[in-house]
Amino acid sequence: GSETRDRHESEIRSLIGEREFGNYVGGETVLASAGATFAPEDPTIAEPIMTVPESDAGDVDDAVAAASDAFAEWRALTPLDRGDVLREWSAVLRDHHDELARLTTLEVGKPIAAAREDVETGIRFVEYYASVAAGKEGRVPDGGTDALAYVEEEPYGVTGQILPWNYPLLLLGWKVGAALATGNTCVVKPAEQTPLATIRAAQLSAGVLPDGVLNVVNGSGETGAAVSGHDAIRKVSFTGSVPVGREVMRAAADDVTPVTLELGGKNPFLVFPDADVEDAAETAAAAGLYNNGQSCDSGTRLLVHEDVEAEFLDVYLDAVASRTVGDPFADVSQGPLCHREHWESVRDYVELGKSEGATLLAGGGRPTDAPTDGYYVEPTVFGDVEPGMRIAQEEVFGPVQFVMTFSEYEEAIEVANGTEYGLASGVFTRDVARAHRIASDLDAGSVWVNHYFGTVPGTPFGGFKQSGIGRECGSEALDEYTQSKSVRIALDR
Ligand code: TXE
Repeated sequence: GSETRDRHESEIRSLIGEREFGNYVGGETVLASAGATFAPEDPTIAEPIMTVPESDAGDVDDAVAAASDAFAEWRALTPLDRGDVLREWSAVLRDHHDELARLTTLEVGKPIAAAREDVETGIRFVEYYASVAAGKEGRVPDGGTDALAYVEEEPYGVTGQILPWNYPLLLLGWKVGAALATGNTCVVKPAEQTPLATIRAAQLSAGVLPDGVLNVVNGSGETGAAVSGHDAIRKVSFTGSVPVGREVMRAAADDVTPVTLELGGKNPFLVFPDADVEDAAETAAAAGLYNNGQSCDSGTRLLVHEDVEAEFLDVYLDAVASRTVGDPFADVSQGPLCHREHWESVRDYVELGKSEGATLLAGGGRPTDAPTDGYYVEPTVFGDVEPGMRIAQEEVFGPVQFVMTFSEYEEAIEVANGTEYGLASGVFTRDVARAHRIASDLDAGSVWVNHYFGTVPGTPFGGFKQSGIGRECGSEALDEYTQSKSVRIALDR
């Protein structure tokens, strides 16, 4: 315990020190006008890291004004020139890779190796959009010989991005990468639990991105609501829970503002008897437990064919047991959960699972070898789960998976599709025909065959059903951040 505490206190001193972590508006770090603050916590030692301004609607107005002032100049650049500027920003972020990763570990509690992946992926998305934005050009449909018709793709103007706490910089990169590359300007509202790496990444744009192109306003849900309801924000992108997604959509509806919503998931992971069962079992553990299960695309519902259940469980439960839990600055598989309220909710779900009649196959408590202060939960696996149980339907968002068996293909599909979510899915089979058939039968925005977490910048990511609206990533995100204009010029007058 005390060794971890010393380590974290020294990280806080070196990462925070005298540095200011305020809002970032018009190219400057500023405090909230009312002087209100909140204190994000280090979940590993359950102590506040520092205070950050809590922004009110007036602060959001200031950020929107800065973004609005910056729009004309930013939009006037060609996509190629904007791409150069974004690449320059990504180079600065890369120079600060280590610092950004350590900030992420501090505020999210994720292992440093995973935090590095988070930062790297965010940077790669900025680079990806810097490269592909020039391809998002208009077109010239045949307007007949008497007229010239063409379609322009125009940015919305000021756009808002509301972020969750699970992958701060990855999500920053994929949202603002697409928004900025297409000529929009941004007002970003990070999660109140994890604002630090985001603020720092924005500060690192100073002198590279023109002032006001990228702004950050900090605060809780109220600040988020001031963004989603702002009448001068012309497009909103949100990642978070389903209930807040609905709120964001309602608030946006007042001004008929388009929204992209990337909400939760309760993702199935299917293992057929012809699969490489060992590979499937090891991948299954990572699918559910990576990032402590705090991923909207975590593979939490393991549906295993009864013929290979014993073989699967053997390898899978070993893989679960071999995961190390501890100080995320050390070489561990998982650190603490991100914040206290969430930790309590995950533990409540474990109790709920037991009270619903499910059986613990692994974990369920606090890891004995982890430091005593942080928000730790053991990797946890349930058996004897029925598809209708709440533990089988609701997103736990923690290191909690369950295993069910099936005998028929149709039954597997029915259970796999039997939730209100439809974000991601995994399938292990060596039968090519079955792989294609199930890819078509699953109600999910992503289907990963013989691996898991297969998102690359070029593939769209988003949900069916209540998992969301619209798509992040890929050229689809460029479509989300542009509006088409049809122009037709008469040539016969
Ligand atoms: O998310 P919230 P929370 C799921 C996951 C998790 C649960 C709750 O199941 O356990 O959501 O997490 C801002 N108007 N996911 O509470 O509340 C808020 O300040 C506008 C899935 O952290 O949805 C934060 O910046 N904004 C997920 C962001 O919304 C509002 C990622 C997300 O907060 C607002 C995270 C309002 N009325 C959680 N209220 C995923 N899809 O990956 C809050 N916010």
